[in-house]
Amino acid sequence: MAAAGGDKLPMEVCKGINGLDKVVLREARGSSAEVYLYGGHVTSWKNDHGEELLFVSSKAVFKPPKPIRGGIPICFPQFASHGGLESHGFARNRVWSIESDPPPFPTNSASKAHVDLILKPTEEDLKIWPHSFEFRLRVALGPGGDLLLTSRVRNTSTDGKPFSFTFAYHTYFAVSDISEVRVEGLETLDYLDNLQSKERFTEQGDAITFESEIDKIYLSTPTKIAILDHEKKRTFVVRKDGLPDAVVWNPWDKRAKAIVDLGDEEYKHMLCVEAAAVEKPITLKPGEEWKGRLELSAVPSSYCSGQLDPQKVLQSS
Ligand code: TA6
Repeated sequence: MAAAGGDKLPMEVCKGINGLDKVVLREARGSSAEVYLYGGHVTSWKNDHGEELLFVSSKAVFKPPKPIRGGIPICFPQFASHGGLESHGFARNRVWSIESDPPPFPTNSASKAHVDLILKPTEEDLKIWPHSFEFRLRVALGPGGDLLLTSRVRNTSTDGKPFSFTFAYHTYFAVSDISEVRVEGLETLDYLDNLQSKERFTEQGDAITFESEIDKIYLSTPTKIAILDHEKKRTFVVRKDGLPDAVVWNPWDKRAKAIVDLGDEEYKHMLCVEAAAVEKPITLKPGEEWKGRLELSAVPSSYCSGQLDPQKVLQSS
C-alpha cells in the first residue's frame, strides 16, 4: 500500500512470515522497523542505508506458541525463570492488538512512524497469572532512525490487590563477530551470574569482551550502555529509563547447538543486551501504572582508529 505520490506510508499493517500480522514503520530518511503483533515483537530495525541492526535467527520459528528467536522479545510478567511461569513469561507468545487511540503519553513522541499495541490477559492467562492488567507498547522510529520502545503496564484489578512482575526488552543486537565486540558502561558493577547459580559477583574494571558463554544480570546499571562493534565500526547506544538492570547474554558454541531455533554458528553474530527490571520486581497497586523506556541508536564508531573516547559515546545524546 503506498501513499499519494508513491511515498510509502510511515505505518503500514501487512502480512509477515506464515501470514502473521506485522506492522512496518518507515521514517522519511529511510530507516525502518517491523513489529509482529504476535509477541508485540520487533523483528527488524534498519538504518537509512537499509542495514539490519537486529539479529533474527535463520531458524526462527514464526509460529505460535513458539516465541520468535531474535529481535526484541518482551519478557513479561516474568523474566527468565524468576517465578513460576514459563520462561520469560507469556507476553512474547500472545497476539497483541493495535490500539488506535491510547491514553496520552506524558512526553509526546512526535514521530509519525509509530504504532501502539496493547495486551490484556485472556481467561486462560488469568488462570496462570490471576491479575488484570493492560500492557501498552509504543514502538516508534525517531527522525534520526533511533528505535524507541515505551512500555506501560497498568494494574486494572478491581479486587484491590497489588501485583508484582519482572520485565526485560530481550534485545538481540546484530554484530559482525562477537569476539570483536565490547560493551562499555557495566564495568565495576555487581551482577548475578546465571551460569553460577545466580551468585553475586563484581565486574572488573575493563569493558566487557566475549570469549565464552555469558549470562549475567548487571544490577543498578547506568541509563546508557554502549556496544562497540569493532569490525562494523558501529556503536549501539542503549538508553533506558525505569529499567535498573541490564542482562548480557550470548550462548556461545556449546549452548547454541542445544537451541533448536538458533544456527550452530549464529551465536557469533548476536549479542543480547537487555534493559530489564529483574532484581527488584515492580509492584503496582490497582490503578497504578509503570513505565519502562528503551531508546536504541546506532552510530558510526571511530573505535578502529583507537581514538574513541567511550565517555563521549556514553555522554552524547
Ligand atoms: O536473558 C538471558 C536468558 O534468560 C538466558 O538464560 C537464555 O536462556 C536466554 O534468555 C534465552 O531464553 P529463551 O527462553 O528465549 O530460550
